[in-house]
Amino acid sequence: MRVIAPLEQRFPRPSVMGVINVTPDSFSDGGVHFRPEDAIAAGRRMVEEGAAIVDVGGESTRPGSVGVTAEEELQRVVPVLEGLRGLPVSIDTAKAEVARVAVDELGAVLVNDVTALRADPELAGVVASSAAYLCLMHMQGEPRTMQLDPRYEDVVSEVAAFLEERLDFAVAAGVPEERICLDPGIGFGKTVEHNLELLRRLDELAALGRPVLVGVSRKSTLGRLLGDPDARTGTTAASVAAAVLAFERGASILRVHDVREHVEALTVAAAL
Ligand code: HH2
Repeated sequence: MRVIAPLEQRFPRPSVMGVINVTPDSFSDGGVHFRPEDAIAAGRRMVEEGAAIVDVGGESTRPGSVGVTAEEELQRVVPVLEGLRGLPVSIDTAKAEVARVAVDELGAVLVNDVTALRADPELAGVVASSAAYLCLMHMQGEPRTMQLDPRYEDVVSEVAAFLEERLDFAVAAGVPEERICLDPGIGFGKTVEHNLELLRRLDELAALGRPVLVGVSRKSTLGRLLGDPDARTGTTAASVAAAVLAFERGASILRVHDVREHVEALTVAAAL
């Protein structure tokens, strides 16, 4: 097995992950980066602006979305990964075949799986046999139906128990623990109040002992907090506020659409 640095060394707190959705239908930037040349230019700019990694995804997981085939996902992400070769890139996928091509052939260094290795039984093996880092995210239900009626007794302890179980599963499948980070999955089968509770008590997830990744950027919870009950997105300013406080409560990696603003705010937050 190749020796690679523990995730916390490679991505020290706070690190910014820039989001590139190569999709026509993502909730906040759908269509913006659908042409490979636009996605590649955006990825390069994000790295120049200070992103530690750029997360490339070819399938939207927004509430109500139905998913695409591996062929379609590959058609979307391969040209972008080719164009970003040499830069730090992660692949946002739940499919083993997409992850394999991204990591083994196109240099992706992290697999970001919003299903936490539950969707594709082959994915754990692909990650284990590579030198890639892994993000395990919590989701209640599936994107098509997850926002219909999410319920928890205590959202924080349930998410923590889930992440601990998926961490054990990944390690048992051969992925070294020091390559894994955990993510509460803001907006994935959660009400506004569930999302806020997870962010307020993020220290309880950090206490699991692995770096925590948080993706709250532009999510509808932020727009709803600002007074629009039907908001589908949130503003950049609201995203930055949430990211800074998530960092203060223990988040290591912030997954964001507006890289420059987050890098500036987090640099100041870290200095304070
Ligand atoms: N959120 C989205 C997608 N992938 N991955 C992780 N680890 N954490 C997140 O919070 C997360 C994620 C949804 O946001 P986005 O990629 O902007 O939209 P879409 O899923 O519609 O493409």
